[in-house]
Amino acid sequence: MQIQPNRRQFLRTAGQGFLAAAAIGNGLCPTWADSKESAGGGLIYHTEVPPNAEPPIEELVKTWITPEKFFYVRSHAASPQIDADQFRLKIEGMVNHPGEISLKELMDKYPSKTVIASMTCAGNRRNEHSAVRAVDGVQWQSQAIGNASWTGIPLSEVLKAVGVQPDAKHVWFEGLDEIKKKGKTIGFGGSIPLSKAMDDTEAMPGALLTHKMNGLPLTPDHGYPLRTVVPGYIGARSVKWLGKIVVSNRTMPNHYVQDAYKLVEENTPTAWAEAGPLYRYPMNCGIARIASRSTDTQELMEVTGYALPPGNGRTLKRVEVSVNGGRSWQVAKFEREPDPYVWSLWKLEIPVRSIRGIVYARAVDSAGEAMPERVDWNMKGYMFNSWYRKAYNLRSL
Ligand SMILES: Nc1nc2c(c(=O)[nH]1)N[C@H]1C(S)=C(S)[C@@H](COP(=O)(O)O)O[C@H]1N2
Ligand SMILES: [Mo]
Repeated sequence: MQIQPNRRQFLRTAGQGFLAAAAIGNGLCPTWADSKESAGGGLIYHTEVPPNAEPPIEELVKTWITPEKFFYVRSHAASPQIDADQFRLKIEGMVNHPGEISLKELMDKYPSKTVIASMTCAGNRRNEHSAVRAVDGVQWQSQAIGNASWTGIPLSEVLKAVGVQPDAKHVWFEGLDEIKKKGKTIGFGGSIPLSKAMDDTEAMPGALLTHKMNGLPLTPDHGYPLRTVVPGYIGARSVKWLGKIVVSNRTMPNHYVQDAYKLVEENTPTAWAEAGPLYRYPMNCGIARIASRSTDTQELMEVTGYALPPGNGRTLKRVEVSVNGGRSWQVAKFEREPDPYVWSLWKLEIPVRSIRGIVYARAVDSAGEAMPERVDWNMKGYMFNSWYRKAYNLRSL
């Protein structure tokens, strides 16, 4: 892959030290997201190979559906180039009719469904965990999230057709990418409970064997020709370049199910063995912009951002914004009626009380649960979802 500086800008996150890390994303110092260079569009790359990139937050919240060019990319190895004509999806394990199926057969045999669902990486906002105590891995800001339409075949349809055996409990997904791990080459793997795979509603399948994103074939970076999309689950369960499905009575032995994507606070084999795999993502939000606007009578501060409902199927009830450190909160306006599994864009206009300060945002779900003020640190820096904090200085805007 060629580095093209105009389209692919790099984040300088390595070696910035604690102070820089603490300031990232809270507006205390200018970051790449504020730079003119990045305003033209496209993603900003943390690493080029493998591709790990997120959009500038101002671009991300411009549209409810995230265009592919602003949809984050998170990959553990280079994107494999797969010939869709030669491609066969294998189905094995505790099924009555194991075998393989071409993409064409899959699409001819089963009707496709299109749904809109948000996807987010478990590592979204990792830089805020790192500000507490350094965490390895891609230092995501708050844009490892996107909302797209996905077209594909509900996994449940295929499982019904191949006949799942009675003791089966999990469905494994294996990617065709080649990741070097401890001297071996492995495909990225994710597994989900069989019950989730079968949990379709009229509006949302439990899991979708996806071949189109926003109405177009998947791009190589997003899993061409086939990936899973698992609404409500962390992005890691939406396996790209899907090559094999295995039905089993246990979770997948793959590294990315057993030794990653778990909440572990001390790095011991026992702690890793005891923790269960992460599935649902937590409710979250981000502030994209704080700007001022004058009317005839007053100065207004306009705050915009996104919010994601929790992956358990609840909707967002409201997004709240505080300009006094969380002592009182004002309710933001949603751009559209919230739905489960999809994010909402929001906006709030409030009279300016001070030129400089800190704005907090938090989301509240339909059961009345709010995003927490603080979250516990964990080894891998997953699931950061405390109140979103952004500093502003209206004089410098
Ligand atoms: N085969 C494969 N699938 C994968 C990954 C990967 O590295 N390889 N990364 C996962 C992770 S951690 C996330 S967050 C999502 C990101 O999907 P995207 O790159 O389309 O945004 O893909 C998931 N599926
Ligand atoms: Mo992820």
